[in-house]
Amino acid sequence: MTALDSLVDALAHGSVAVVDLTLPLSERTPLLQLPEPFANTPGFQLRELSAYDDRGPAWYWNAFTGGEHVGTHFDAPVHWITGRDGEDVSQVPPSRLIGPAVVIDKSTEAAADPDYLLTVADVEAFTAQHGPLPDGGWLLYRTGWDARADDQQAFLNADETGPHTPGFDPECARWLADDTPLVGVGVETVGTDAGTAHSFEPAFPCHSFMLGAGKYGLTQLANLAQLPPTGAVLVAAPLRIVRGSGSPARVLALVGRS
Ligand code: 23J
Ligand code: MN
Repeated sequence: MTALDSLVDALAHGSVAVVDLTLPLSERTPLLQLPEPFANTPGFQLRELSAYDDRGPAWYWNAFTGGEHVGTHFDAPVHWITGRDGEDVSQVPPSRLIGPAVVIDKSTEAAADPDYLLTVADVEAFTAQHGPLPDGGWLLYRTGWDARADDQQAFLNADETGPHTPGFDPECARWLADDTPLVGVGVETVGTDAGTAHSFEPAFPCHSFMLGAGKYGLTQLANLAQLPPTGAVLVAAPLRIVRGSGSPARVLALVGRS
C-alpha cells in the first residue's frame, strides 16, 4: 500500500479523524480593534444575488466583502514591514500549507492571567517532554480563547487600558522565528500577538519576527483541545489572493484515533 492508500483507508475507518480548526465566518465574527489613528478592518458580509427567485430562479448565491484578516485567517510575510519583500498569500508554496503540528496548552495560565505570554522556557519544557519542534511544522498555542469567539467583547477582553489577550513573549517570538524549524504559529486569539503587544519592544513582536523570517501566522483557531500535543497534521487553505497580505482560511487537522 502506498502512503496515500493508507491515509484513505484510515480516513474511511476512522483511525484518522479530521478536526475543523476553523470558526464560522459571518457578520458576527469578532474583529481586531486597533487604536486611533490606525485603520481598522471591515467585517465579513454577504450580499444576496439571488435566492431561487426572479433574480435567478434555480440558484442561490451571494457576493461577499470583508477584510483579509477576518475570522480564522492566514498571515503572509508581506503583511508586515519586516516581510515586505517576502511572499504574498498567493505565493506561499503549497507544500508549506501542510505539515506537522504541536499543541502547547496554556489555557490554565491564560484563564488566570489574560496577558499570559508564552516564553522560550515554556517551549523548552514542552520539547523536553515531547521532543523537538517539527521541521516545516506549526506550533499551535492553546489558550482556551476559542470559547469566547461568539462574543466580540469577551474575545477582545478590552478595558480602559486596551485589550488583554494572551500572546508570545518578544524573545520567544524571535527565537521561534529565527532559531526553530517551524514554518508558522497558530493561535486562538484575534491576532498572533498579545493584546498588549503594541507596547512591546519591538511592537507586535510575533508579526515582526515571524513574518520577517518568511514564516506565517494563523489566528482565531478553534477546537485545539481536540488535538494531541504531537502527531497531528495541519492543513491551512487560505484563498490565493494575488498581492494578498493574508486571507480567511479553512484550517483542518488530521489526528490519529486509536
Ligand atoms: C494589523 C496590525 C496589528 C495587528 C494585526 C493586523 C493582526 O493581528 C492581524 O490580523 O494580522 S495585531
Ligand atoms: Mn492577520
